[in-house]
Amino acid sequence: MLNRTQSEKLFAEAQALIPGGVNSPVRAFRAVGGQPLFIERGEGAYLLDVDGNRYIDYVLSWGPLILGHAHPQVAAALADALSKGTSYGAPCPSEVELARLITQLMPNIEMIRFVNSGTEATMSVLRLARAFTGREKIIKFEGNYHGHADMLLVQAGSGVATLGLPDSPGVPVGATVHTLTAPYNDLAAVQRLFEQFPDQIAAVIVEPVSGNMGLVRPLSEFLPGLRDLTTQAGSLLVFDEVMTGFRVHLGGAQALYGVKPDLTALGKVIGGGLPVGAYGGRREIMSLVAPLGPMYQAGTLSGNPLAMAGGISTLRLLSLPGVWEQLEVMGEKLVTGLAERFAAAAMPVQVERVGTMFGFFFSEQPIINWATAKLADTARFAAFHQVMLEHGVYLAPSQFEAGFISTMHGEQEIRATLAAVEKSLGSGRVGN
Ligand code: KE4
Repeated sequence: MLNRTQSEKLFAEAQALIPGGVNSPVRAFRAVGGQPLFIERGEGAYLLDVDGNRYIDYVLSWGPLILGHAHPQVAAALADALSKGTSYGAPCPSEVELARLITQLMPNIEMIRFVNSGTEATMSVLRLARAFTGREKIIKFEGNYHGHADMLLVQAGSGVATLGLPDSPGVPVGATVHTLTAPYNDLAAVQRLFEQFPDQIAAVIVEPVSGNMGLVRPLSEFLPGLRDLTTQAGSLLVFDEVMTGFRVHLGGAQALYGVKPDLTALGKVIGGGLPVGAYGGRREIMSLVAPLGPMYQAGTLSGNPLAMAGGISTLRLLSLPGVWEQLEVMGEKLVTGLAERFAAAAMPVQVERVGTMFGFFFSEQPIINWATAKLADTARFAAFHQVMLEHGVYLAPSQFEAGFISTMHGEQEIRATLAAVEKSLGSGRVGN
């Protein structure tokens, strides 16, 4: 068993001061049992908790740390920026540099605005879509999570799904009356909504690869179909690439699948572990954003040089020759090994990988949407999570989250992870 003395002491103190003892619900381990571990430091592919336990980390701050924890060159870039201050409340060169890097890697983004979280990015990009089209309704998908803006807390994934919450109290009916939902991967349902609300739908927002109901791929015709339906209807297609951006492909899902959204929301990797979000897309649409146009959006710390340094150093290193190919190689080794060991244990599991994101469901059937995802054996997932933790592997504490690898997950880490899987499945504690 793990020594968790200091974590338990800190958790008791935290709960007296912070709701649930955490600053984001899914961290509370409520879906997998036990208590959250308090982390002392991160090192490459590893987390070290306050009791001295060491884990191979597949959460990586829920996606941002694609270069692993405390990468020396990212740390050096941050230290250099820090020596000049943290925020100027005025334009600075690094905002232009990060904007240039992102628009080069994602050429569908002709202009970009930085904000401070993925929630701000999706909230702002939908305000922009409504301003551009003059329409009010939006379509989102069951099990997709786009942050916690009122209008998007409708059949959301991630922590909302994890905690089995009905849509959140405190969200006024007026905020969600224009939010329509459809099952993920169901083009016919989207078609019916366009027929039911002609000329009223401003945008369809989608996770082009779902990471917030577990990892769920788009079926081959889904994204191209959404592109066609939105174009025909005069609506905008918005890719929420907060999680998939620079994670499923160096150019995001829009490069991987060759589908061109009108607007894109970003976050996570573009901050390299610092708080950053962004939205961007066609110049014609972005020209509506204040002060160039009338659509208002603002932020005290938007584009601050420290956060920009995190993103610039991360994307530069990620773009170096051979880096992405190596991530694909290690990612494939991991999921192939996972599938082999689940099969050897005669355990029905659906294993998926897209780029540096992976997921697995304890389920007999393929997972294509929220209706199938929610039938997965979450009790077995919880048991597996706990035993893997005891064997030094830190997985996302929810069946309805994705896993992530970094450039620091090498042969040794993959081998150790697969050995932990074998021990866990052989422990008799994972319902087998
Ligand atoms: P943030 O506001 O948490 O930076 O981003 C919101 C968001 C928007 N869009 C997508 C596709 C996202 O995955 C997220 C946030 N992802 C979750 C993990 N599933 C963040 C983890 C958490 O809530 O603690």
